[in-house]
Amino acid sequence: MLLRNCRLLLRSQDGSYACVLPRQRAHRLASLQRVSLLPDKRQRGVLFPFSALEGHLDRSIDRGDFQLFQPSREDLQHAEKLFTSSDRHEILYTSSAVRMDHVPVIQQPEVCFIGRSNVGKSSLIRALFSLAPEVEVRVSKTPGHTRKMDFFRVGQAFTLVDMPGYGHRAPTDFVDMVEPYLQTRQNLVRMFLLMDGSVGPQKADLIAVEMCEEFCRPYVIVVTKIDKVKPGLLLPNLLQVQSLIRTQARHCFPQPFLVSSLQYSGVHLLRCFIAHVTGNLQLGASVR
Ligand SMILES: Nc1nc2c(ncn2[C@@H]2O[C@H](COP(=O)(O)OP(=O)(O)OP(=O)(O)O)[C@@H](O)[C@H]2O)c(=O)[nH]1
Ligand SMILES: [Mg+2]
Repeated sequence: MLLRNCRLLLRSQDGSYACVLPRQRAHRLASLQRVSLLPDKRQRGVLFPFSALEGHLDRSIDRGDFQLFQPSREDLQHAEKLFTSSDRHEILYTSSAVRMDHVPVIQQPEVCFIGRSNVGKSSLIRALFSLAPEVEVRVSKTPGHTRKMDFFRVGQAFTLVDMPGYGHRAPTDFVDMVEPYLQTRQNLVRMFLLMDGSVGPQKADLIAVEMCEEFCRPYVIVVTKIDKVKPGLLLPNLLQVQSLIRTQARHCFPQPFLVSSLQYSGVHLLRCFIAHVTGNLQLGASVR
């Protein structure tokens, strides 16, 4: 069945096979040049999604933590280049792993995306790689779609790992697969923990925060699917995330990143943050 759906099978570096589907089309807002054609307010909403919510927020609430990371347009542009494939800067799927002895040995910094099944990890990675249309990242409506740790290499700059989700329909070997990776991976510079903004933090998310805290590694919370609910519902969920970060997440970056892979909001900003934490972009004064 899988084979019938594939146009081509490519052998990856570890000898396993990757299914390559026809090139996917870039999202219409994947480049800053396209975003710059939007009206000002909408541009800002795509680049800095919190700005679209700010007006709905009670005055008494401190906005500082939501806007710590404020890169310039030049910074965003620089990050976009990093996420654009070319002959000299290949972006590609390299391999998948279910155990630590299968993970590729590499020196480059690495970031990984974790979160509940169906929270939107693969969709977000697909959006980040929208300017590398030869990279196929599979997404599905059915929870538990990503079964292995999938490694993507971004030129010589860094690697990015799409993890299987926890919670409903997680692979049975999830804990044995993911925890040793998170605990021991030497080149892992940041974990991105995704939470669904349309429902707010769930019990499984709190357990994930505990796990990240236990590993004492820096991580960032990304709030997904912000297009799915109106601000009236999104804001209380977001404030719950903020309170979780303040009270229980010592190793977490104070700012939650808001994204919609569907509408492309927050994806440019996240590209820039990844470029920064992997050492590929110096921001200087733009990070408060
Ligand atoms: N409305 C909306 N739907 C989204 C967004 N991101 C993902 N989805 C949908 O959520 C579902 C799950 O997306 P995936 O990206 O496969 O989720 P995942 O976290 O990789 O799931 P697993 O691989 O099962 O762990 C799909 O139906 C997506 O279309 C978003 O930003 N907005
Ligand atoms: Mg997935």
